[in-house]
Amino acid sequence: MDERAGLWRLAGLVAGLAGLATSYTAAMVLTIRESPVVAIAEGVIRLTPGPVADFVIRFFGSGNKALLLVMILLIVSVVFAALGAAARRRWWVPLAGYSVLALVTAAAVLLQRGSATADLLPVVIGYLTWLLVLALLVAPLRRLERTGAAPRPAGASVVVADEQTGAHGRRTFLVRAVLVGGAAVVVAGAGRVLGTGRRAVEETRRLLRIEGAGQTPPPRGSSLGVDDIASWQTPNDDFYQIHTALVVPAIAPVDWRLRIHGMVEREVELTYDALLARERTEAWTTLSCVSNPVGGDLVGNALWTGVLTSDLLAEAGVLPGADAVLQTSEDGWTCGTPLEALTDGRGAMLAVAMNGEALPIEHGFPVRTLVPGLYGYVSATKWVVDLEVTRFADFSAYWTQRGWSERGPVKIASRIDVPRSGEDVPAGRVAFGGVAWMQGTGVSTVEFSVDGGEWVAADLGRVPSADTWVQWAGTTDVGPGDHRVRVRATDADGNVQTDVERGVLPDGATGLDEVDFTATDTSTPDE
Ligand SMILES: Nc1nc2c(c(=O)[nH]1)N[C@H]1C(S)=C(S)[C@@H](COP(=O)(O)O)O[C@H]1N2
Ligand SMILES: [Mo]
Repeated sequence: MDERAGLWRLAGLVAGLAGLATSYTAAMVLTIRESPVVAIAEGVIRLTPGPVADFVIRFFGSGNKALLLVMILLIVSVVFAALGAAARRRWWVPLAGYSVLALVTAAAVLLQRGSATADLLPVVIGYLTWLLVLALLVAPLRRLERTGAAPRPAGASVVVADEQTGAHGRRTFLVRAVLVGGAAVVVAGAGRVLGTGRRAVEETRRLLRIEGAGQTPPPRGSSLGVDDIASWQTPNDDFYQIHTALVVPAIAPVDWRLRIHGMVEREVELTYDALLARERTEAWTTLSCVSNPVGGDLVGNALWTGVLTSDLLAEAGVLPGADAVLQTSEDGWTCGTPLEALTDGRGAMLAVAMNGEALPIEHGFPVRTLVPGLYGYVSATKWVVDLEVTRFADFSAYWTQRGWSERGPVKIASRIDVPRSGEDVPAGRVAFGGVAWMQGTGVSTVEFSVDGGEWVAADLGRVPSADTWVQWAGTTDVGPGDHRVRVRATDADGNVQTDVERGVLPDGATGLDEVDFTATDTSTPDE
């Protein structure tokens, strides 16, 4: 049949592969995941029934997904070509096809362990590439079709003109196809180069065992056993992430150096091995973000293992007059921490492990800092590489330059996790619960109040120190109807959390968390 059908198929194939290339590279750059196609392969393996999966895994070799990937690529190539061919008559067929492929891929990505919403970005980028490239390639083909479809009048000159437009359309198409194809190869190649380094670091991290880390279990009674309250220990995969880096630094431990300098008697430079060889400390500590709104979830609690910052500063010998440490990360982010907070015995550390595992890359691998009682933006430098002992008067750190306070001690906070906002609960005895924190001082009391009624004292979970959040829970009688519950905490010094509402800027929000819910009448209605 006609050669044009071939051109349409080629358009579909080129568009399809270009989308795979951009999504692959986006995945290499933006996430620590493999490409979305790998997510499909993993999804296929997962969804295959047991014995078949066994066979597939053995057949394709354990850990080596290459053959499966090639098969998936071949299948989608056929699909891409078919979508291109279909576009010739019905423009919406490729649109529908791409949408289905993107949705299936998105599902596969989300099925992966510990996936985040950001992992969907490569899929979106691939989808947009499909639409864009297909539009680009189809335009000259449509022109070509029009010339061919027109009934040919007898005049030779017209036929020549017609053939010229046809040849022109064909040439435009081929030029575009070659350019797009070439660009796709370059993009995919760049992704490969970028991804290899990153993946190597991730692999190193995965195989790294930090001896002695993770030996401190959560205290008995830290969890009240109430469903839907944030778990006392926040798993690494669920721990909130805040960083200014678009592409998070991937630092191989062998390449990591920490320099301690500035107002010190002697500069200290440390390698990762040298850091690991030092005496270690381990503590449960809650980390929270200054941008966490009242009731928000930019807060988590984990077991951190590392080396006391005070030990390293002592070794460097801090000179009189210094009052701050300017911390810098590998990606150039900075924060200023009061020297006192690093040396007053509260346990500020250079952390290497989180919940017993080497730090996840997104949480600062291989080394980050942590200071109990300070918001992350003034204390918790991920991918830390430089500590300069200095004076607050002599510098201004990243967020301070952008209007946030120079100092950021955490404020007392309490949050309602149960019931959820808008939830319907049976009237009668209603359960309430959540978390509260005041790192450094500790929480002594949490109370809740329904509809402005009396404050009811909640039960508190056990905590190992003043530096972690505490679970709270309690019940009270609530009649049918719409209600609002509020919560407030009191710290160990007797300071009651204020109900004065302030926004997160410049040094953290205040005010009480409140949740609206409905209690439904459960008594049998009269007939
Ligand atoms: N390198 C670097 N470190 C950083 C940041 C950053 O943007 N870059 N953000 C800080 C802020 S604002 C917070 S709240 C904590 C969050 O740490 P997490 O992402 O491990 O939860 O990291 C801090 N450390
Ligand atoms: Mo933050």
